[in-house]
Amino acid sequence: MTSTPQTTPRERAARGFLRAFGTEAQRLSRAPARVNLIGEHTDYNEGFAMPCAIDRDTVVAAAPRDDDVVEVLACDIGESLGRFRVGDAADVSGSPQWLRYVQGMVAVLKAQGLAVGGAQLAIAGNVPQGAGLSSSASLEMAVGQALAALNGWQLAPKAMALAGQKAENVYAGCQCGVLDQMSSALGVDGHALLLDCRSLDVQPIPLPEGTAVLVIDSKIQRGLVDSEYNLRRQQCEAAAAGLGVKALRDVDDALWSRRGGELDLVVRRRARHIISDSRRCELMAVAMARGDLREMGRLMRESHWSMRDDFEITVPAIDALAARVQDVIGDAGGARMTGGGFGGCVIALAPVGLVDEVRSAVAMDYRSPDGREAEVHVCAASGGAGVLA
Ligand code: GAF
Repeated sequence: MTSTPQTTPRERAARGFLRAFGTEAQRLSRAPARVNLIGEHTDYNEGFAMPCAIDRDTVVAAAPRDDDVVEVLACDIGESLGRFRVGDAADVSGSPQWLRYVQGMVAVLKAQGLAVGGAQLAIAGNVPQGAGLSSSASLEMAVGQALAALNGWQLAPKAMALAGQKAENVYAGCQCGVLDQMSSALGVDGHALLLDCRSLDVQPIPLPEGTAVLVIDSKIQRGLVDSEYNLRRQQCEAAAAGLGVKALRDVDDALWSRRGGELDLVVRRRARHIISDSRRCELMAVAMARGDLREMGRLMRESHWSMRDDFEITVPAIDALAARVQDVIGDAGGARMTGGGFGGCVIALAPVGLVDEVRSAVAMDYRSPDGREAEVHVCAASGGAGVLA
């Protein structure tokens, strides 16, 4: 949901609630967006990824109803109002996309045997839309937290993340992995998360002191993202099947040198990206733990090249943006495209002293293919989803 300047999502959700429903909200929940530092498309290959939650949130103001009707106000989408019965939540035909995430969470949580009653919900946020920062996962996690608070139960963050992934897969029509929901559910202030997408173990690692997290929105809308995303998934599955393993996570050096050459050339390049980017995550964790921003930057550069040449999910304007930012940072840090690809954001980790220089270079030298300037967000690594009040 996009922001209106000067007001926080919390204020807008609370005020919207009052306007739409005529009473004060009783509960407030929030969930952050995320940026992935390294490890792209590795999640559905059961490899490693390294995201951090960021200080851009979706907030839900909520109160219970005494029947089974859920009324939802989308403060940032023209104050649209959605309405459905808990028992009919699974029927998303005819619902706008934003409401499907809410219906999906209700349907999935209810199917797990959790009590879900009627509710009034008002949603506001400041997560840039369509920029690949997981506004949808933050919506799912904030709604999940609101439903937990209203109905008097709790769900472990990992279980909430899996519920969000299912809501998205089944009801919102996106075959995403679990990266986005895990990041939003389990974020830790000041930390990146080394996420093992097979075991779902999460290791928080502090970002090195003095490191700026720059999220640079290219303003290139992520065209073809669904079809290309699904195609990449199929190619990865074909690679795993061709190598006789459950997932690309299981490919070690010996297997790769013995059998990698048997794969179709394109499928081989896709697999090479996944295997190498998952390893880069592990190396990144080691470098980050010792505060080595230079090595982290080197790994980020390699990751970008791997996405560009092997996985082919970058576009020329994003390559140019990442390269320009990298020019400014030199070998003191790194820049790479982040997220599913075909547009969206560049993530840069750089010494804080270089932030202004990055801003000027981007303002001076970058325009999207349709002539738009990039937007530079200086973010803080944030804590995960929860109830505010
Ligand atoms: C999107 C998906 F939703 C994630 O699951 C992940 O695959 C990511 O693209 C790429 O790393 O955000």
